Amino acid sequence: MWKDTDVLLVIDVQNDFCPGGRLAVPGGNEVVPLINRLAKSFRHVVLTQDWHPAEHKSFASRHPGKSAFETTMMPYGPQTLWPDHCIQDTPGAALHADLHIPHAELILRKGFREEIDSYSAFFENDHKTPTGLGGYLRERGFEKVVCVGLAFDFCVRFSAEDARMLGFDTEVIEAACRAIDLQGSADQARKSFADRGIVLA
Ligand code: VGL
Ligand code: ZN
Repeated sequence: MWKDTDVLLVIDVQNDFCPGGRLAVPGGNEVVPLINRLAKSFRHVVLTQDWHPAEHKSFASRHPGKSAFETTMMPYGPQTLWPDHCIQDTPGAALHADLHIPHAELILRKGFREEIDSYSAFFENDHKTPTGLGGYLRERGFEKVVCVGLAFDFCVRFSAEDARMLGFDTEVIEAACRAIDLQGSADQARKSFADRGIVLA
């Protein structure tokens, strides 16, 4: 079914986004068996890993008087503030132990710059600074990007939108995602996919 020019992009399936983690996405762990199975049907798989320094600016703890899940203004635009999560080289930042994709070809880390967040696997939250993934996928000759993982309405959403914007055929398999769902963000993601020609499977 999947072609040699299709790549599965598995986004942020990490302990901190699973129940018991510091930014737990409801049911986050439930996607793991499904993604393992799906990955077997792809010749090419790329993983991403949210990877923040301990003092990352997306953490509410860096903004006195602010709480997690509030929005603040950053030089690059509005930014949701989060509990401390996915701190480099901590157990919370590790990929889920049951994620088993031995043939994954690349693990791309993102959000490693203290001053700027990166939801998308392609661009940081200024929507300008590239992570290099777009060039990598283009140079490898991929045509379609299939997105799964956590969280549906943040990192999966922005990765899919940027993949589409860069000219890749783009698909999101919602059954293999879970959402944080802040103020209707999951519905907004579905609407945005429809507007942009991103296939929601
Ligand atoms: C994510 C919030 C903060 C995600 C990452 O993977 O969706 N969400 N960092
Ligand atoms: Zn993060």
